[in-house]
Amino acid sequence: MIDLYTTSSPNGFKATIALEELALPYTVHHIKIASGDNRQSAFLSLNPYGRIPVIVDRDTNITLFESAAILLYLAEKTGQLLPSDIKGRWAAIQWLQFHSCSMGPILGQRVHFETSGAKVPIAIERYRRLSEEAFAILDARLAKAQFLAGDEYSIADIATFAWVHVAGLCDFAMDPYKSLALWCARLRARPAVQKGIAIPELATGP
Ligand SMILES: N[C@@H](CCC(=O)N[C@@H](CS)C(=O)NCC(=O)O)C(=O)O
Repeated sequence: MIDLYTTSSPNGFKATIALEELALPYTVHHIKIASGDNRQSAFLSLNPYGRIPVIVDRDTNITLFESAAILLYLAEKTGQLLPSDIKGRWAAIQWLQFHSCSMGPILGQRVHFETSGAKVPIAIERYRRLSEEAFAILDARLAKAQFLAGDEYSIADIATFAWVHVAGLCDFAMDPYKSLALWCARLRARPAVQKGIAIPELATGP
């Protein structure tokens, strides 16, 4: 049994989508960031950085934070959601890393500067440009392959989708990215994805 500490946010949705895809039994603990649950000592003992998601796998006695590490752990635990051939496997890890280093943090900053109400034009311009560059790279990749790793759906798709989904909720212009939009629609049609983005609550915006 896995305990998942999460909230309705892009990083949280990666864990819920993966757990739903894998049909692993798990218990959700809703960490309400606005109430400061993530700064309480009980939560900080799981992740000293005070961020969701966190999992505690009671079967292995392993506690993990960082969403990409959680996705890799769940893939290894089940032997699913990572291609078994070496080329596909490393393509998935590469795109997972791209999401972690070059996409998620950039989109996080863009969401912050575009929705916080404080108008900081230099920051808005910078994060808009960098996130559009990331969308263009993903769009070009998805014009050539059904999924980020190639023919197989993987944890790289799950991680990237969670951010693209939230960008959509924030009304970021996605029109130029036709292949990215088609891929997004394919993922959104998956029952596990639909469930994952509604746990612990359906996100309606930033
Ligand atoms: N790199 C981390 C980022 C986690 C993260 O920033 N989570 C946000 C929610 S999406 C959070 O817990 N924020 C709480 C805070 O900033 O105090 C991951 O991928 O898990």
